[in-house]
Amino acid sequence: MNDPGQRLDINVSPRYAQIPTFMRLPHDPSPQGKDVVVIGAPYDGGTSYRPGARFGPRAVRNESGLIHGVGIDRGPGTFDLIDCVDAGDIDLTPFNMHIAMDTAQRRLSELLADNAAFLMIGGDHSLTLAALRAVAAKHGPVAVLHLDAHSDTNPAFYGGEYHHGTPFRHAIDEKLVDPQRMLQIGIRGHNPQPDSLDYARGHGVRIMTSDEFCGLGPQAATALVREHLGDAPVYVSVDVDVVDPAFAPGTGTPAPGGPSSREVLALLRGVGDLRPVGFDVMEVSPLYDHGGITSVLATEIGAELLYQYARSTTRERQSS
Ligand SMILES: [Mn+2]
Repeated sequence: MNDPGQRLDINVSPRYAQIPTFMRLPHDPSPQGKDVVVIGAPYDGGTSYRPGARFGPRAVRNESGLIHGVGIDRGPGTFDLIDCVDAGDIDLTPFNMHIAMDTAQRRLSELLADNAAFLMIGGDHSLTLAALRAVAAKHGPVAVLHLDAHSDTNPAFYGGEYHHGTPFRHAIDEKLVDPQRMLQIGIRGHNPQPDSLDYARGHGVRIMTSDEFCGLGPQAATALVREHLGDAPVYVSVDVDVVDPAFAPGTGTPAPGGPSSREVLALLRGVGDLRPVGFDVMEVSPLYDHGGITSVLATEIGAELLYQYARSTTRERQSS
């Protein structure tokens, strides 16, 4: 038998067995005093093209049974270093974005009042604005490491002020983030307006295109990330479409010409040298996935972010 309230024991339950939580973590809808709370955000009301991100959290949890949390080259496992639970999903109305955004912000703020950080599994990227509102209320304006094919600093479309192409524009306008300490990596592809990156660049956001990132390689890019973000509290937002659709086809707005999953994971291995305070992995749309490869990748990204948080907080505890 598994111990109630504990992570499912790999020696008791095969990885495909039992009710799927993220990485077989204990389900705790009212977590207190945790290092990181994993929270699903099933919502795709902000999607501009392929729908289906509302089914992302379930698909990611399903595939995440595979992941141990112990790396071959890493010493202690993530969950020996930090205390994590899966709090389930935020119940988001599919009918009204303003209600959904308010609900998400309230729930995430509630989690941050009693716990150190969250890892949000999306859901479309519009919800990152709700996440940044909650995070900024706790930490003040944060630095941002944003991995995405798209800058998400677009203006309103079709009369909609809020959609999955706008969260970082509003975050800058609302002063939730410090744009001088904001780095967007993997940007590429097509955009409805030729000047659509001017808004971000005009506010001091550093944009590293996909070509620049792949040309530098993840190690040199990691050094630039450290330099740019410094010691500020950092929110890390990963749109799975940052990765080339050859590796991540299950997403709403795929953009060929992106880095491989190996390159993106290699970059994320530097996050623990920063001061991460919150994370998200967004835009998995299982309807367009094949063999679960996008969900597996999102899981691996989430697992990496948890490990990096463990590395960062362990380092902080040792130095204080
Ligand atoms: Mn994107």
